[in-house]
Amino acid sequence: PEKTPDAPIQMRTYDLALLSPPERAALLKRPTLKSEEMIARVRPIVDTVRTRGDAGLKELTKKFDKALLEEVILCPPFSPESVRLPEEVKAAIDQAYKNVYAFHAAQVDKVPLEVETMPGVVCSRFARPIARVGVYVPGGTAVLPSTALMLGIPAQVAGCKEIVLATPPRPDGSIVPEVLYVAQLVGATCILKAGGAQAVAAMAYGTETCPKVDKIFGPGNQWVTAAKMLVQNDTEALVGIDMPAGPSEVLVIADYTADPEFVAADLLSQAEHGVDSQVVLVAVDLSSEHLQAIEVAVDRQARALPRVEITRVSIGKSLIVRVKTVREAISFSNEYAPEHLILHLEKAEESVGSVLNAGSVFVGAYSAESCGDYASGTNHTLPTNGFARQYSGVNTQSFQKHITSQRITPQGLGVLGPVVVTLAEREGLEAHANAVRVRLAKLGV
Ligand code: HSO
Ligand code: ZN
Repeated sequence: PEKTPDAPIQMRTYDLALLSPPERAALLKRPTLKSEEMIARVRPIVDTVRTRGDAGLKELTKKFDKALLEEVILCPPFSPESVRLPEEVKAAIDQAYKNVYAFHAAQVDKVPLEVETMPGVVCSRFARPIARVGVYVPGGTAVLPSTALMLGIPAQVAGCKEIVLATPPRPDGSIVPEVLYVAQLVGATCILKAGGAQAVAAMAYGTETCPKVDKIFGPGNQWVTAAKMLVQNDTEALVGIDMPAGPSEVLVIADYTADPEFVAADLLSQAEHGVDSQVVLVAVDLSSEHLQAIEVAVDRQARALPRVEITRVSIGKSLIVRVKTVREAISFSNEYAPEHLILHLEKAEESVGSVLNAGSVFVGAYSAESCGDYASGTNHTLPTNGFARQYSGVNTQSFQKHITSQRITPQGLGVLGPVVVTLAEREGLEAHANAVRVRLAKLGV
C-alpha cells in the first residue's frame, strides 16, 4: 500500500481457521534479530571503552549524542535546579514510586526457606542482593523516567549497594530532570552520562570514573541489546544481564463486549513506542461491524497522535487474527507469548488461568496497559520476542541471588551418610566417599 498521508492507518486481517500451519507459524514470528551481525558492529565500540576508558567514552558520546562532556559521572546530591519539575509531575512520580515499591517490597522472601529432608538434615535457601547493578534508561525518541523507576525500585528494595543509572545526556551534557528526580528517589549511587553500547561497556568493565557492575538491566535499541549480549559472554567482564530485549509488543484479545475505542487506544499505546512495535488483535467471533468499528477507531485515534508517523508504520505491520472462541484466542496467545496481554473479555478473569506464556496480563476493560507501564505497581521491563516462554519480567529477585546452605547433625549423617557413600562409589569418586566414611567411623557407625 502507498505511504501517502491519506492512506488508512490499518492492520492486516487473517482468519485463523483458513490458515495452513506454516501460515499460522508465520503470524507468530517476530522480525528476526540479527544478533550476530549486531554484535560484530558493537564490538569496536565496546573495545574502545574497555581499552580507553573515560577518554573513549567521551569520544563516543560526542559522536553519538553530540554532547561534549567534562565528566561522564554525575554524583548526588544533584543541584536543586537540575531536578526542578512541576509539582504535579513530582506528585505523579511519587505515587508511581509508592505503588511500584509496595509491589516489589512484597516480593522479598520474608523468612529463609528451610526444609528438613531427613531427620537431622536441614537444607535452607536465603537471598542476598547483587552488590553492584547498572540500570540503563533509554533516551532516543522518548525520555523514559518510568524505566528509571521500574529498574531502580527493585534494586533499592533488594538492597543493592551500588546502583549506576546510565542514560544518554542531552547535547548540552545535562540529564532530564525527571530521570534525576527518580535517581534520587531510588538512591542511585551515580549517573553515567552515556547511552548505547558505550554505556553498557562502561558498566561491564568499569572506567576510571564509572564503577564496574555485576549485572546490567534495562531495555534499549539493537545496539544496547547486542552490547549486553556481547559483554555477558566475556568471562573477563563477569557480568550478567536481565534478558535479551526486543521491540515492545502487545496482544489484545477482544470479544463482543469489547469497547472499540478502548481496544484501539490500547493497540495504539503500544504502537507509538516505535516503528518496530509488535501489535496484535485477536478478535473472538466479532461481527464485521464490530471489527470495523475498531479499525475506524484505530485510524481516527492514530491521526490525532503527535507520533502518528511512528504508529502509521507499526500499525501497518500489525495483525488482526479472527478466531471463533476464547479458547482458540488464548491458545494463539500462548503460542505467541506476548510481552503484554490485554483481555477485553466478558469473563476476563476466568481466562487468566489458561494464560501460560505472557510477560504481564491486563485483565478486563479498565486495566489499560499504560497503568502497568507507569504506575499501578507491576514492572514494565518484560520479556519480548517470545521470551515470555522462559523468562519472567524484571522483579525484585532479578536483583538478588539465592544462596543455599545445609546443617547436618551427627544423627543426620548417620542416616544420610550411607546413601552418599553408595553414590560416590558408583561414580568412582573415592575421596568423596571417604569424606563421609571418616565421619561415620568417628561416630562408630
Ligand atoms: N510499554 C513499555 C514501557 C513504557 N511505556 C515506558 C511507556 N513508558 C514496555 O514495553
Ligand atoms: Zn508503553
